[in-house]
Amino acid sequence: MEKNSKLIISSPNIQYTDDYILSDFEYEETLVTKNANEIVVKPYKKSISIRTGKKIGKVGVMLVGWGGNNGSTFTAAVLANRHQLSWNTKNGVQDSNWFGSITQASTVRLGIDEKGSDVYIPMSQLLPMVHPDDLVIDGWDISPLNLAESMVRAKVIDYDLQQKLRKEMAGMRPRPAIYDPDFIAANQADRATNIIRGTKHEQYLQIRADIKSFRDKNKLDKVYILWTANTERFCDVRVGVHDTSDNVEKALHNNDKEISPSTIFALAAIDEGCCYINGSPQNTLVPGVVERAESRGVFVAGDDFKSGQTKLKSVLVDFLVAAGLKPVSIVSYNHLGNNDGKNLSAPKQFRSKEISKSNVVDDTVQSNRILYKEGEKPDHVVVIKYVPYVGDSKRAMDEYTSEILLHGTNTIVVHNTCEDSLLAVPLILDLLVLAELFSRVQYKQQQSAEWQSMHSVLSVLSYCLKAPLVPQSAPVINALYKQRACIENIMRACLSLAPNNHMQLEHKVP
Ligand code: NAI
Ligand code: DG6
Repeated sequence: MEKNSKLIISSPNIQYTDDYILSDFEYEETLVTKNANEIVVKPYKKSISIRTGKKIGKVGVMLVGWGGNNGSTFTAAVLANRHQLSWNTKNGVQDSNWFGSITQASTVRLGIDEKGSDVYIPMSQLLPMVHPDDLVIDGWDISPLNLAESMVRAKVIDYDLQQKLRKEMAGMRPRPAIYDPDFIAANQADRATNIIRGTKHEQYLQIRADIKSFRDKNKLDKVYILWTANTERFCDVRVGVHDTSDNVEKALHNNDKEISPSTIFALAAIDEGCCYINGSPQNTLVPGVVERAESRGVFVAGDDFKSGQTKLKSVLVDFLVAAGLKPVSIVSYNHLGNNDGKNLSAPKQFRSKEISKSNVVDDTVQSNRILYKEGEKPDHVVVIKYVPYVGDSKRAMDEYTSEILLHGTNTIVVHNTCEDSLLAVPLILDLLVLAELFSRVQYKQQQSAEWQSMHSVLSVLSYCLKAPLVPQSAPVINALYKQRACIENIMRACLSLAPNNHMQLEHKVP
């Protein structure tokens, strides 16, 4: 299908108005109840009306950690694509692209043609989505370097492309940020000279003022705040401090030492009505912050971009368990030499990352009671080492050992080398594009009811995140293809299309 063909859904269940795409959707599920002797299975259907707002408006993004490898590379990628830049490398002339982004570089199966063959279209063509070229970018960093200097420091972008971007990026300077040496590694102290002084409450007010001024100056309809700053240690979650929205607010006023910089950013974002996305592993989104987001109808998502090693793990373990093989030992070693690696070389910051990288097989393991007894898990070890020489080019080595037939063993070893930021940046874009899209999706279950937005905790973004935050009591899904199917099928529901079932009965029962 041509890239820019107009998509027309020909169905009695869809209506297009100037403002909305209205879909009447039949949601089908199967209720399973178990007792001592029986499993009772009852299919059911729910009629849901879904409407997707067509007006996107002007969208701004503020990156916390703008001057870091991800922040500067994201900015470079947006500008390179916006200006359709080409640049010379030792391999010849290269053009800009968005490879690695599911919204910009992946296709979805729409249906079949007259011959029964699958028809695919770019995901970005399914529903109205913000175009990356249109994003207005700003942000904060504790390091004062402008974005051109940050790009040079990151050593990610090819030299010739740096030259083409330098002038524009030199005019971009991160706003001063919140530095609390108790939360990031001591080895970050020397770059922390661009900082907001004062109490935590004063810092919060400054962040709110920054968001307001960015929004007003650029006449933005929506601003998204995304944390891609250094990994913090976990805050020590305490009753009376982090448990409710009121208590978090009180703790902020009391300058409580367990209110982290990232939590201050999240509170400021929520109070400005801006969606907050946590791209690092720390527990920024404590229960009180989530409660605040819910009560104000603001979206939050987290935690920790799922870019390389963990993404592959959430595919490989799913494959092994679904094949009836039993992963018993998963050992993930990696070394990297960028500033992220330097920060993670400190034990408390490493611990945050170790937690987010470790839980990623839990749902898959729990899904198979033939292979695993209640509570049984594979041995799972995560190691990260800082090796400055390799820079952003992370090396990840994984060993998966599974028990196979009659207690034989199968060991798979994977070695992956790639620039970490070039994997993370397309995820940053997808998180923004999808968060913006799903903020325009509303539903109602009865004709007479009011339209409601999706849950404040945007778990539909789980595909991009290592340790997905989900609404209270909702299951966490880590398996990558389930996460992707969720995105695709919710988009299809917005168009009154049934989920893709891959049965292809046309070819099986002619
Ligand atoms: P980086 O160290 O190059 O960039 C982080 C930036 O944050 C630095 O410029 C630093 O000065 C700044 N910073 C630190 N504390 C700050 C604060 N309180 N407020 C504002 N700025 C602050 O790291 P990189 O590679 O860009 O990664 C960023 C984050 O994303 C890290 O937490 C990393 O663990 C996480 N991440 C990265 C992935 C990747 O593939 N690159 C994947 C998953 C997560
Ligand atoms: C080394 O593990 C540094 C980390 O920041 C990771 O590079 C990052 O979290 C990406 O991890 P993964 O497992 O998705 O490749």
